[in-house]
Amino acid sequence: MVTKILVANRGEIAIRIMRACREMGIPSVAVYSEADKEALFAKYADEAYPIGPPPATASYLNIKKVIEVAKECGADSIHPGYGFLAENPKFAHACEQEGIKFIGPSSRVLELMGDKVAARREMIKEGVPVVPGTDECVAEFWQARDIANQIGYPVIIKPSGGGGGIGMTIVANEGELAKALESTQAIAATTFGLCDVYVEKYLSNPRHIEFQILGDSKGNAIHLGERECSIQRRHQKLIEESPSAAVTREVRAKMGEIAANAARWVGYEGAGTIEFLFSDGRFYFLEVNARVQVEHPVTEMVTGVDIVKEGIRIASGLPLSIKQEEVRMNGCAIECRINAEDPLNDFVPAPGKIKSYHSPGGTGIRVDSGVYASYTISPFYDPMVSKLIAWGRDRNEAITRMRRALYEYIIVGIKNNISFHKAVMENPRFVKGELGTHFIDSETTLIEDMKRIMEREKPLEEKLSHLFEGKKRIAAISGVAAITQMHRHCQAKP
Ligand code: MV4
Repeated sequence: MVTKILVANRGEIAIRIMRACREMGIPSVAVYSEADKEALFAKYADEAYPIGPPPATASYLNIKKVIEVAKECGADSIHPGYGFLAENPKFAHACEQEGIKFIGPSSRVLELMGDKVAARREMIKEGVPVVPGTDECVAEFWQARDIANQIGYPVIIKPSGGGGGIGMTIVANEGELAKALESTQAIAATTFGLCDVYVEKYLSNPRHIEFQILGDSKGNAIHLGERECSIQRRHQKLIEESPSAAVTREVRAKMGEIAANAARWVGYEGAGTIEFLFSDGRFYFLEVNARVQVEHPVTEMVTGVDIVKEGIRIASGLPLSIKQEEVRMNGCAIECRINAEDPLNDFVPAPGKIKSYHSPGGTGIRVDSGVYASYTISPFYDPMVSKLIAWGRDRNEAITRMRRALYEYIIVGIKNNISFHKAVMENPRFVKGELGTHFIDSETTLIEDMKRIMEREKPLEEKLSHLFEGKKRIAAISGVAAITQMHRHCQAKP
């Protein structure tokens, strides 16, 4: 077993990883930037070391510094979490060189999966269904034109070094092609330092469905079912759930087997995700996310498998603790990402000091967070406050429970998206499970619905404001409000 884990990350995911360490009896080490001195994760760790100034490039992305701390404190392994260095093959390679176990796939696999064209080619080779399109990079206009004519418009041009949506351009007809190719190549070059792009048939409103996989060093790989992540805004996921309302038992078995096979074929070690687009009952491989993901808790809630612990076991050379036949999906879990942002002002980040804080609890509720009352959310990093996860025996119970929890949640002092989530949880199409990647843009009433929710909460906020120190009339977002509002707005089944 690894004996000491340095967590090269911050916030809720750092705490999530350290919790697994603690349950496994493994000491954990935090590294923190100057902006994170007062952060919970730095206090939760058994040891904590400063690694530099607030900008991530000077701290959390500083490969040399992170490895130096690991060596000095005697950590034999590093968990990268998500974001920052998580999928950086150079970092994994540096760990391999220094004899530090990188908790995740090898640098070879990270390199292969980071190159989206190579990953696509690898999947085509193995017979995985991919969206019709190129299996090579497209450099010249005529190549793009030929392939577009072959598959038909609309097409989408994607940067090969990218993933996650940045720089992707949708092309409706040949007239738009040259400009789109140029602009995607330019964005690819500046953002990813690689101007390679590729072309796919554009699917108009697909569902985003991804499979959680686990691969060990013995060549075993299993899947833990799917998550549906269609509810996103500008490539930022907002709500995720497991299972997907669109996936039948048969389709799950088929997609899951393909996902686990894909992991086995590339020699994937650790926890990872195989992304698919799902449209008209068909599914297409999209890309591999070679890390533990933000939304992994919904899978943990329905399968009972501790994904982070499995990752640590795998890194220690142990086999998977569970066989595919033993994986059971029980009930339904939904995750709402609670962000410090202003939904009334185009969701701009709204970092600042949390004056009062009360998070929900009770049956079936999980809150993963790295904040506390009086904590200041830094403008230097992602403004996620927490992940609120609700489990129910079926999707309706999970939704009802999520509503109940959202109405219990009190965050005073910073703008946040809790009311927006309340609006989504009441949205008839959401409740019916009619989801697609354009859900938020096409549900044009969501902002008005949210305003109505905020309006009806105003009197309660005022009634509650005396409970919290500091300014009166501060937006004490419902919370105890549950008492009076819940049965109306949680139970309603549109
Ligand atoms: C697509 C697609 C439609 N057709 N690929 C966005 C995230 C990244 N992982 C893949 N993405 C997409 N890939 C094909 N062949 C639609 C999306 C997509 C999207 C694309 C451009 C702008 C906004 C989008 C929002 C959701 C999904």
